[in-house]
Amino acid sequence: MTVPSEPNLSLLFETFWTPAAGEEAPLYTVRLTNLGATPLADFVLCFSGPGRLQATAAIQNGRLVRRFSNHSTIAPPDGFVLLPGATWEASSRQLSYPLRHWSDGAHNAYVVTAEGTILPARVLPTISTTVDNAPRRGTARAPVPFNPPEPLSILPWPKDVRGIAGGQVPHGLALGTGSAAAVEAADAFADITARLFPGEGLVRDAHQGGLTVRFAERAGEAEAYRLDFAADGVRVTAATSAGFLYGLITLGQILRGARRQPATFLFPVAGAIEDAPRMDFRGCHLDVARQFYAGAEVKQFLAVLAWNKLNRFHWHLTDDEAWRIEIAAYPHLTEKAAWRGHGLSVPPLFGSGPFATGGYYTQAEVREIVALAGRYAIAVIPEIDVPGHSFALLQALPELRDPDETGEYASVQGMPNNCLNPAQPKAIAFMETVMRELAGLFPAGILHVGADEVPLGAWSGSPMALAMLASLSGEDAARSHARQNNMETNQDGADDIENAPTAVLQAAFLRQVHESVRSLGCVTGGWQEAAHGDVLDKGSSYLIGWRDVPVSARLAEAGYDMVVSPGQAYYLDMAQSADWNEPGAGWAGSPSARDTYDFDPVQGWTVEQLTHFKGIQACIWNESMADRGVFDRLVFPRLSAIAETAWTPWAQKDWDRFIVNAALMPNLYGHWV
Ligand code: TNX
Repeated sequence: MTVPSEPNLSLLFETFWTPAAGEEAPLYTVRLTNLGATPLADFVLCFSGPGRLQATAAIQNGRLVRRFSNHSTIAPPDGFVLLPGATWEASSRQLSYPLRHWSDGAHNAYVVTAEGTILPARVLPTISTTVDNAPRRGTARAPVPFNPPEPLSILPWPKDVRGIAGGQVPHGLALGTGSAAAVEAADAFADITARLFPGEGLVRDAHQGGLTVRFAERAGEAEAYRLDFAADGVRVTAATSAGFLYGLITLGQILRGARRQPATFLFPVAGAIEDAPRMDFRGCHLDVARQFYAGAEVKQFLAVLAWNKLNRFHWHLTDDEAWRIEIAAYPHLTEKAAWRGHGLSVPPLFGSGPFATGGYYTQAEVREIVALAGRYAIAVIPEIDVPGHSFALLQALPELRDPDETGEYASVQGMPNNCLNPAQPKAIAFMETVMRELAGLFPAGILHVGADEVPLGAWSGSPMALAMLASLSGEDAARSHARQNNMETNQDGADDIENAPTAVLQAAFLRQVHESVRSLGCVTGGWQEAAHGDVLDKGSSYLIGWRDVPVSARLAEAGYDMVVSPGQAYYLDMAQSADWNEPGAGWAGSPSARDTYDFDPVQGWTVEQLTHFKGIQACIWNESMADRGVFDRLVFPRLSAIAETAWTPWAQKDWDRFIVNAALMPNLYGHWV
C-alpha cells in the first residue's frame, strides 16, 4: 500500500439520496470534487456504507468495477480527468434496499490511481434531496421536571419503596467493611463510579463528609438487596456480592439525583427499599466485528451495563467483516481477519478506511475484561458466529473450505461463500479447538455459536457438502441443491426453512459443535435459527428470538429456553424514528425509546411457554455506528428502557418516571444533544 504522495490533491466525497417517487426509481448519487491543484486521471473511486449497490447495478456516468458486499468500486468514463475545482458525479438507481436514514449512505471513500496511490477523501454525511438535512448524533435527554413522578432517582425502579422521608444530602458515601462479598461489592462500586462519574466523588471517607454505609449479610436471593435509611447512615443487606453491588448502585443513583437536581430529588433519612430483579437474564449484546471497540471501551461499557443492573454481556466477537479474538492454535486468524483495508482480504466496510484498521482482543485482555465483568456481576458470553457470517475467518484460513468447492452463493449482506462447511472435518476440528480455548477463558460456561442467516444457497458448489446432503436427505435433494449455485436468489435464511438443504446441513454442523460444547461442560447459545433440525439438547442450550415478535413464544412452546430480543423492539441499531435525520438501520422498524419501554416481551405467552422464558437482551449491531456520536444516540436511553423491563415488575413500570430518571443515566462517549 502506498501512502498519499500528492500533497496538492485534496478530495471531497458527497452522496445524495432521492427517494422513489411514483414510477420513478430512487436515485443514489455520488460526487467527487477535486479541491486540490493537481488534475486527477486514471483512477477508481471506492466507497462503503450500509447502503449497497446491487451486484450488477447500472451506473450513470461511470461504470461498476467491483461490488463486494457493502463496498463498491466505480470508475469514471474512459479518459476522464478530474481537473482542479471540478466535480465528477455518478449515480445508480439499483440498490439492494432503499436508504432510510442519513447513516445508510457511504461513510468512507477513497480514490486509487493507476499507479496504486491511495487518496482518502473527506466524506460528508449523505444528503436527502427531499428533506432538510440535520443529521443527529448524541443521546437525547429529557429535561428533569421540577415535580417528578417520584422524588427518588433510581433506574431500573425497585420492587418496593417504603416510608421514604428526605433529609440532608450527604457529600458522598463512606463504604464500611463487612463480609468478603460486601468488600468485593464496595470495591466494584468505587471502581464503577470512578469510571462513569469521574470527579463527582460519590465515594468519600467519613472525615470528608461521607455518609456511613453499613453492610449486613442475609440468606436469600442472589441478586436481591435491601436498603434501610436512617439519619446516621444507610444499611445495605444482601446475600451475595451482586446483591450488595446492586444495593450500592441504587444508593449511588439516589445520591447523584439528589445532588445534581436537589429541587427535584431527595436523599432519604428514613424508609426502606426492598428489591430483586424480575428476570434472571438481563442481557446486552455488542457487535465488535463491524466496528472494533478497544478493550478500554468495552470495560467502560461494562460499567454502563452494571449501572443499569444488566447481568449478561453477549460479546459478538466474529462476523463476516472481522474476527476479534486471539485463538492460540490459529495465530494466522487475527493476523489477517482482524483487519480491513484496501487490498486486504476484507476490504474497508462500514466506515473503516483504506489503510488497515481494526484490532482484536488478546487472550490476556479477554481475561482482564472477563474478570472485570465478574466484579461488576456480569457474566460474559462469547459468540463465534458460525456456520454463516464466517467470511473473514475463511479468508484467513482457506484450508477450512472444501478444496473442490466451485461457484458462488451470497448472504443477505452480499457476502460471498461465507459459511463454514459441515462436511469438512478441518472445519469441525477448528470449532472444537476454538470452543476449548473459549471454555478456558469464559468462566460463565456459556458459548454462543451463532447459527443465524445461513444463505439458502450455502455449500451448493461443495462436493463434500453435497455428498453429506445426499446421505442425509437423498440424491434428489443433493442434485436440486446443486442447482442453487450461482443463483442470485439464494440469499435469505428465514425461519420457515426447516427442511431446506441448508437447514439440514447446518443441523449436522451444529450437532457436532454442540457436542463439543457439552463435553466441555458448557451451555450452547444460538440465534433462533439454531432450532433448525432440532439438534440442540434443550437442557443445555438457549436461543435468542430475533426476527419477529411471535417466534420466541413458538420456540418456547417447542421447549427451548428463550431470550427475547426482537429486532422490532430491542435492536438498538434501528433508528429511533422514521425521520431521515435519525441515524440507524430500519429493516425491523424504528422503535422510539417509548416503544422499546412499552414493549412486553411475553405478551400472550401461555403459562407453559413462560416456563422457558429466561429474559431479554438488547442487541447492538454496528453497521450504522461508524461514529461514536451515533452509538450514543442509538443506544441510550433505549438500553435503560430494556434494563427496566428486565428488572422492574411490569405493573410498576411508569414511562414518565423512567424518562426523568434516564436523563441521569450515563452514556458511553459523552455525546449529548
Ligand atoms: C441481522 S440478528 C443480523 C446481523 C445484523 C443485524 C442488523 C442476527 C442474528 N443477524 O448480522 O447485524 O441484522 O440489524
